[in-house]
Amino acid sequence: MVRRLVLVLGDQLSPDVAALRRADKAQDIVVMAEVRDEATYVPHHPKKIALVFAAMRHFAEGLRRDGWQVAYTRYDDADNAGSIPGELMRRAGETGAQAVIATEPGEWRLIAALQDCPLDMTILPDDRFLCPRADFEGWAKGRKDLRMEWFYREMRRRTGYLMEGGAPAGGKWNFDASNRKPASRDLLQAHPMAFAPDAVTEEVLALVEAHFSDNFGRLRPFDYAVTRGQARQALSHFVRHQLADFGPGQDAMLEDEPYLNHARISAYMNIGLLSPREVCDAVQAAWEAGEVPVNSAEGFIRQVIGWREFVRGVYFLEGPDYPRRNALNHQRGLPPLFWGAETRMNCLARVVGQTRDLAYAHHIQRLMVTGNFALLAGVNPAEVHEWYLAVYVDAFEWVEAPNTVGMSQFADGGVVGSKPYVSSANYIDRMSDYCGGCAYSATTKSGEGACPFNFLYWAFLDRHRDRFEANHRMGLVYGTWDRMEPARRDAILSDATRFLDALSAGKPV
Ligand code: FAD
Ligand code: DLZ
Ligand code: SF4
Repeated sequence: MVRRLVLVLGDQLSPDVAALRRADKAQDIVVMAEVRDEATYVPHHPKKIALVFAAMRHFAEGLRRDGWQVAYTRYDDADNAGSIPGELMRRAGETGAQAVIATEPGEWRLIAALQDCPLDMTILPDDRFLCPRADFEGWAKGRKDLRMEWFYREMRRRTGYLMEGGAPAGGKWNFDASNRKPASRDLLQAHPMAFAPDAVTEEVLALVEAHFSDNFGRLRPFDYAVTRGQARQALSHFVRHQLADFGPGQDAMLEDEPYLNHARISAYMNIGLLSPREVCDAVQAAWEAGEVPVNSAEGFIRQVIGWREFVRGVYFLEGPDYPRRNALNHQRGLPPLFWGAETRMNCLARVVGQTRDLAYAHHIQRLMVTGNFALLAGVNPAEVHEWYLAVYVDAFEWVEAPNTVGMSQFADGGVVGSKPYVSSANYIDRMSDYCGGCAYSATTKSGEGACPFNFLYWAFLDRHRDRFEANHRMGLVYGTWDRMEPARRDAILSDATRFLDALSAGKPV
């Protein structure tokens, strides 16, 4: 039998990934490669590159121990071809193999690159998800609106998670009303599990230091799990120590407490160290054992079988142009504060600072602080997308783009969300302790010291009135705007113009 190459990408580190299941351990050759094209398509956070490379090296070792022949290319190997197709061609030349088995990449760019590769390429569906692409397409077909909530209920029924008979456990599909409490230090339980780098990871850290030290983000300390065993420990730790209070703490934001009760396991799932099913099984088991309340179990499972699967479905359904959409025609450049330039806005300084240090921010920080600000300021969504794709350790386009371009920037015109996630300072003040230490006042709506979120919020709604006025979920806010004194509306709009001009001129805000 002719030998084949078996491609395993840096986010396909699952022992049962489709390409490995199809391959023949006795004669096929696994190809793994740290390459320039993947490491530079955006200026990834150094921690993200380190995580991917360290996990790839550990995974390759595991495959070898398991009897596979692995052709592994390190980033600084002299004959590194610099791209995934280039490495496949090089290995084909070395071994005489002409056929490649691959698992479908999570990004249109790389799918196209594999399809263009002149080798005999078999691309298998990536079946590490709970909802296959074809099933999502079937669910979406004929629907006017794709609402996550309906998809989620379908997924609950299909998977059986938190179901009692045919009904949702606790009598409700959604426990948001008892979740999402404002920030409070008693919400804190424990921090996610941290792992000291071993010799293999230390070698990767040195490599990342040598090649990527100009990228935004601090490499050290590096404490991410880099093996499946460590990721499983992190999952157990979360379920035992943090899950019970996950629901109430889900939306809270506290200075110096980046994780609260969040799991910090998205990157582990996204690169394949954990499967979404085993994550949900662990949560289901804790709920069945009476160790965690249904509101927290439900809040968590919704994120994984609901949002995570939904955004992947949307990414592939909508096609390769999705990340470039710009429904609101926003054209402002990404302000330098996103890359750490000085700002007096404490919430932004905190979230960007935490992102620089940890390559992590939780959902509400991404959505209601940095995302909210970029949307209100009218930043070009393609630039916002590239920023999120670069700076978070869990950022892969299939999950990042629908969250950023869709949910956060409304640049898809309403495919992911039915209305834009915008808010004034009131929301951030209620959910965080950021405003107390800020140079701006959250309760001042315009004029001296007013929080920019306050006037930018109204200016955004005013600017996009034609699009949003008819939205039944936004009618009330337009009513409030219309009832304001004209002089007050003018003051708000001129504050916004002054602020946005300063932002465009690159002045610190
Ligand atoms: P937890 O809060 O503990 O949640 C548990 C799990 O649920 C996560 O690990 C994640 O796998 C899943 N999850 C939660 N929300 C979402 C969501 N909206 N979409 C998909 N999965 C979700 N998530 C990514 O994995 N990669 C990204 O690149 C990414 N970019 C985002 C960009 C923006 C603008 C926004 C608003 C959200 C983004 N998210 C992304 C979703 C979410 O912020 C992260 O999944 C979460 O913060 C990861 O931290 P955690 O593991 O502690 O999550
Ligand atoms: C993110 C990433 C990085 C930084 N480097 C590599 C790499 O060198 N080799 C590799 O196989 N994969 C890498 N990845 C993950 C890919 O970018 C990912 O497979 C695609 O974005 C598709 O999701
Ligand atoms: Fe952010 Fe405004 Fe609060 Fe300052 S006052 S922390 S800018 S929301």
